[in-house]
Amino acid sequence: MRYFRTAGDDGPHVIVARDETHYDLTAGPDRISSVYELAAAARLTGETIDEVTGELLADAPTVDTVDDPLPPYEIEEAWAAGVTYAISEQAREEESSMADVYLRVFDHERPELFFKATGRRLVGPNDAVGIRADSTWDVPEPELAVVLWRGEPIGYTIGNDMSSRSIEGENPLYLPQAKVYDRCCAVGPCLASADEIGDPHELVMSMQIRRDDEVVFDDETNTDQMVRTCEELTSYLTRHNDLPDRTVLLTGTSLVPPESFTLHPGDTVDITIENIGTLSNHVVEV
Ligand code: DO4
Ligand code: MG
Repeated sequence: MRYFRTAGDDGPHVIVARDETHYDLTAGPDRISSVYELAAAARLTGETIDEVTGELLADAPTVDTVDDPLPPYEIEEAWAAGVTYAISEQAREEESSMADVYLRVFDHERPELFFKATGRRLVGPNDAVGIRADSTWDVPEPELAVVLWRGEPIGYTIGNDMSSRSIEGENPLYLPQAKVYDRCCAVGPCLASADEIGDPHELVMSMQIRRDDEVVFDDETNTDQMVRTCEELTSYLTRHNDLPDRTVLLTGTSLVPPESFTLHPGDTVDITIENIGTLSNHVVEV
């Protein structure tokens, strides 16, 4: 099932999509206010989130659409993995004045993991993502993201790891400035459960960028090209690192626009991942 968070008149609602039907769990008798309540119940009973939810659907009212999706899950921190696909490693070697650091992480046991955003810097669906005013070369990075609750995966979503290639390319030690700034990361539009997703390492992922109603980038890939697994990345992230309860881990990019491409304010970025949906954001300068 897919779990959305929407703005209701009386506060956020949890809307669950099963097949083509949407159920409002917050308007049901159990008044579920967050997907983490379902995760807590599932951990207690040893069931999956979908099994817990399945028992609530009969009494929950249905709704026609998911209006006003909010940043889905009140994330406190976002982390990201890098150079988990060959194309990302090649692009970084080409842009960087110190190319071999990327190769050294691509084929070594320990993955590259970096801090990406606090909750305040994250945006949700249909909100604006940022490009830095002091950067000259900016790209979105479409990535499958693992949603963690108390250090354990509870589902998947889509992440956009907005990046300044000019700043990162100048010196790898500038990575935090290339990656962490206002509106540097988008997540959404929903949390897809493990049962909904199937194999996370076999999902079609595409990105389309539009400028003045014209498509300026359109490509697709598959998560089967990833050289790491979500389990491996999660395991490294959670070692000796007491994460906040609500964390998301982006797993790296495999769609890299050509070197001649940079984002402009006003562009729209649509990222689609099979079995999750589409995360759409417009671009502003920050
Ligand atoms: O090494 C820099 C960042 C890499 C990254 O963000 C990615 O591969 O997605
Ligand atoms: Mg990335």
